[in-house]
Amino acid sequence: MLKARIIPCLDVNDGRVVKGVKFQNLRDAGSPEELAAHYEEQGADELVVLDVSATRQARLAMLETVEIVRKQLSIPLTVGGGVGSVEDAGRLLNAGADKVSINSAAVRNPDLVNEMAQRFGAQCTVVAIDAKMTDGQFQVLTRSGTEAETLDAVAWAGEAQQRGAGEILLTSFDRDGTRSGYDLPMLTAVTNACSLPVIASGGANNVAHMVEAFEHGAHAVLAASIFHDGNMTVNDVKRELAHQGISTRTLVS
Ligand code: 0VR
Repeated sequence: MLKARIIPCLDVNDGRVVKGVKFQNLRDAGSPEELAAHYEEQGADELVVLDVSATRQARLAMLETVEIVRKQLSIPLTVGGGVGSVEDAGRLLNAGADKVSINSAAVRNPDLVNEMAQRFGAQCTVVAIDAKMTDGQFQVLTRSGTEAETLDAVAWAGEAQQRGAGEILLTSFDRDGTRSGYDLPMLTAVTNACSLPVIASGGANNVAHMVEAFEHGAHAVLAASIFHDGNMTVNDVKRELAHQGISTRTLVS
């Protein structure tokens, strides 16, 4: 059994870390390099940097952000957002990412998953799935939650595994930024259908939410709001998880 992982997420818009609710009303949450160093010091196991920029020039500047963040980190770094091709992924890996997450482009062209895994290996290939509950189904969303697909998240996670992905980053659009807890029914459905490591994302507000996520099959928990707002540190989380018998990797003394 893999050790439980605590993963802060930096959503980056035009070079600044932002945070919103259901991907909307983004407010400034600081500088990527400062927050990256801050979370590693707190004992983060990994970091996710997600480019949510709207403009093309901001997206092009993302490589520089990755290089700057990389200089601050010795923990694994996953980068995603707007990745449209194997070449895009290669540029991010060359800039210092350890893993690249693909979302909308993989829904449009599922062969991209196979290409990424064949070119760079499954361990670099993260399929990010944003989804919301629609008529009892977990409907996949693309383009930063603006496009509702006919695809079901459970089926898509299973297909991603078949195509060679190494990990699933599962974000609940309904829970993002709401602090109401992870979407446990969606998490259970996906982890039952897919044996890849699944990172739960969207809705965390306390350690109890994270314990629930691990109990419902998550291998790792991602959070943004609670860490950016200083409600708790990664080390606070790890200390409480240890008290509840959930062992994580390094515990900062
Ligand atoms: P909280 O821990 O609830 O703050 O959310 C974690 C996670 O959902 C977010 O950091 C991030 O994945 C949300 N994603 C997107 C976005 C945020 C703003 C704009 C776009 C996107 O496309 O995923």
